[in-house]
Formats: sequence, C-alpha cells, structure tokens
Amino acid sequence: MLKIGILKALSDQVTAEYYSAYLYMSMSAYCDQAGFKGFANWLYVQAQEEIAHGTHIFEHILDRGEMPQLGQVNAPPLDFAGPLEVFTKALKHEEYVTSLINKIASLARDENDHATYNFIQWYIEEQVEEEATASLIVQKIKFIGENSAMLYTLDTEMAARTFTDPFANTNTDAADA
Ligand code: OFO
Repeated sequence: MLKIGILKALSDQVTAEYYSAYLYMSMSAYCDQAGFKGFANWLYVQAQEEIAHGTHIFEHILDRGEMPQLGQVNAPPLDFAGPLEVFTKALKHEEYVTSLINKIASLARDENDHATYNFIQWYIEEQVEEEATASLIVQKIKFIGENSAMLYTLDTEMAARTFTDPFANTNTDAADA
C-alpha cells in the first residue's frame, strides 16, 4: 500500500524519467545528424539508463501493491545549437530531476513511508553523479572552445560508453511475483 500522495509522486517520477530518456534520445539524434557520433552514443546510453531508472520505480510501485498512474510523456526539443547547448541543457535538466527526487524523499519522510524513503536514496546518490558528469562535460566543451581537433578527440572518447543496467542484480519481475 502507498499513500495517495506518494503513489502520485512516484508515478510522476516514472513519467519524468521516461521524459529524460526522450530528451536524451532527441539530443542523441541531433548529435548523430551533426556528425558527433561519440556524443550521440553517450547520449543514447544515457537514454537507456533513464528508461532503467523509470522502470525501476514502476516496479517498486507494483511491489507495493499499487497501480502506477502513468502520465503523458511530453515531446522533447528537437533542435540544438551544438554540443555545448546540448550538455548545458542536460545539466539543467538533471538539476531539475534532482529537485523532483528530493521532493519525493521529503514527502516519504514526512509521511513516515520508510520503504519509499529507503528506495529513493539510490536516486539521490545517482543525481549527484548525473549532475557531476554533465557539469564536467560542459566544462570540457567550454575549455575546448573553437578547437575542432580537441572536440573531435572528446567526441571519440564519448564513443566508448556502453550501457550497463544499474539494477541488473536487483530487479524483480513484479508481474510474476
Ligand atoms: Fe534518471 O537520472 Fe537523469 O534524469
């Protein structure tokens, strides 16, 4: 059982995580078409992570015996002015997601929902990493400036990222449980 406010907040977070995936897919598509295949890869992997984040919350709601209240996933922006704008927007987005996660933690604490409070701690840690990573990439791109050789090197480095399911060992198939 979940209190109605917590069910709503967790459900909204599923939608927010899927929007994050959509946003990163759009950014990935833009970078791909602009010739930045490494950035495109990094962002596509990020989109896969966001789907995993959303799905894990979805499963948690099911595990608590509730029906996830799935909302509409809005369309992401389709055009960007270059890698710097992409990653600046990614950082801003992650700061916004952090605020959403923090609200869930505060609500769970206020409602004495220890299970949700415990569950959301992983996301609090994750957001620290998400913001730090996006911030570092913004810094690097700013440092590179107009140097296309260095930008090419960074793009090549970003091609190395691969997807690992962060919940590979923890997911339960709630539908079969
Ligand atoms: Fe789900 O961490 Fe980014 O948004």
